[in-house]
Amino acid sequence: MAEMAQITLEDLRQLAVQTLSDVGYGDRHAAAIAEMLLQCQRDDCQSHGLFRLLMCHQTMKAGKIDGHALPHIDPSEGAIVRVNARDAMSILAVNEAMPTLIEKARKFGMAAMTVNNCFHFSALWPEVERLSEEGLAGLSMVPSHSWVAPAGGKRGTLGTNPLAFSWPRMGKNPFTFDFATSGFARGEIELYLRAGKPLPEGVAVDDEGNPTIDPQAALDGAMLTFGGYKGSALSIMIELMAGPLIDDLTSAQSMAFAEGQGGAPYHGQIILALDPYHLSGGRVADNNARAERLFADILDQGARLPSQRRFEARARNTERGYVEVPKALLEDLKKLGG
Ligand code: NDP
Ligand code: PYC
Repeated sequence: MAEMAQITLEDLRQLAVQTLSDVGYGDRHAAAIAEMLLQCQRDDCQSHGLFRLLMCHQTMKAGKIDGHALPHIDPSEGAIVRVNARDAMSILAVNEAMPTLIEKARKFGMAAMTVNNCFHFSALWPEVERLSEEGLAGLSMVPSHSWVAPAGGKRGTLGTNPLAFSWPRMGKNPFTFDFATSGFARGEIELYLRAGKPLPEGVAVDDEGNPTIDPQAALDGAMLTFGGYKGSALSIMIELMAGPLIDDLTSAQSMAFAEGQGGAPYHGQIILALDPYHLSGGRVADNNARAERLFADILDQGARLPSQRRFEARARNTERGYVEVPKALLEDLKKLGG
C-alpha cells in the first residue's frame, strides 16, 4: 500500500493551477484542467485525478499543444454544435459549448457536440453528469492512442477508448458509468507500475504477444479489450464515432501524430445529449418510474450501481475537505519545472 498524504481541495487546486501555468497553459485552460483534476481526485478516481497532472505537463513539454488557444464554437447547424479546440486541451472547449448542447437537446430532442483538434487526457463522467443535472441523458466517447489489440490480435491498433453514459434521476445522483473499453485504463497500469504491483491476468500481452502480468511489459506490449470480442467491437465503434464520423483522427493516427514524444492523445470527441421529455412523447413521469423500478431491482439483489463508490467518496471528501494522494506523486509533482 502506497504511503498517502492528505491535501485540501483548495491546496490541490492551487497546486494544479500553478503547475499548469508554470509550464505554459493560459489562465482559462489552467483553471478548467485544475477543476477536472480536482473533481476526479475528490471522487477518488486515482488514475485520472491529480496523477494526470504529470501527463498535462508532459503534453506541454512535447511541444505540439497550444496552451492559450480558445475554442471556436459553431452552433449554426441544427442539432449539432461544432467545436474547434484549435490544438488546445479539450476541457475548456467542452465546458464552453455545453450550454449550447443543452439548449439544442431541449429544442430538438437530441443534439450532438463534436469537438475537433483537441488534446485529451481526462475522465468523461463530469460532462455526462453535467447533462443529467439538466434532466438529460448523455453519452460521450473518445479514442486515445493505439495501445490496445483487437480481440484475436496482438498488436496495438485501438485506443483505450472510454465510454460514458449518464441518466438523470429525480432527487438522486444520476445513473452514470464511465470506463475504458480496454480491460484496464492505461493510467491504471501506470499506477500498478508505480506501486510495483503485478497486474491481474487477461489485461495485456508483452511485445511478443504472450500474456503478461508485468505492468512495464504491458505498457511496452499491447493492452487487451474487456469482454473479448464484445469490448473490441465497442472500441472500434468509438474509433469510428469520435474519428471518421466527425472528421477526426483514429487512435493509430493520434499515435503517429505524437511522433513518440508522449503526452496526451490528440483527436476528436463526440458527446450526445438526449432529452427524455421529447423522446418519451412527454410521458416522463411514467418512464422515470419505470427506470426507478429497474434500479430498485438491481439494488434489491445486493448489487451496486456504477458511480456509487464515486458518489460516496465525493460526499466523504467534500465533507472533510481533503483528499488522500500518494506521497510519491506529490514528490514527483514538486520536481516538475516550468
Ligand atoms: P473503472 O474500471 O474504475 O470503473 C468503470 C465504471 O464501472 C465506473 O463507473 C465504476 O463506478 C463502475 N464500477 C466499478 N465496479 C463496479 C461494480 N462492482 N458494480 C457496478 N459498477 C462498478 O474505470 P476505468 O479504469 O476503465 O476508467 C477510469 C477512468 O479513466 C474513466 O473516467 C475514463 O473516462 C478514464 N479514461 C480516459 C481515457 C481518455 O482517453 N481520456 C482513456 C481511458 C480511460 P465507480 O467509479 O463508482 O467504482
Ligand atoms: O488511461 O487510458 C488512459 C488514458 C488515455 C488518455 C488519457 N488516459
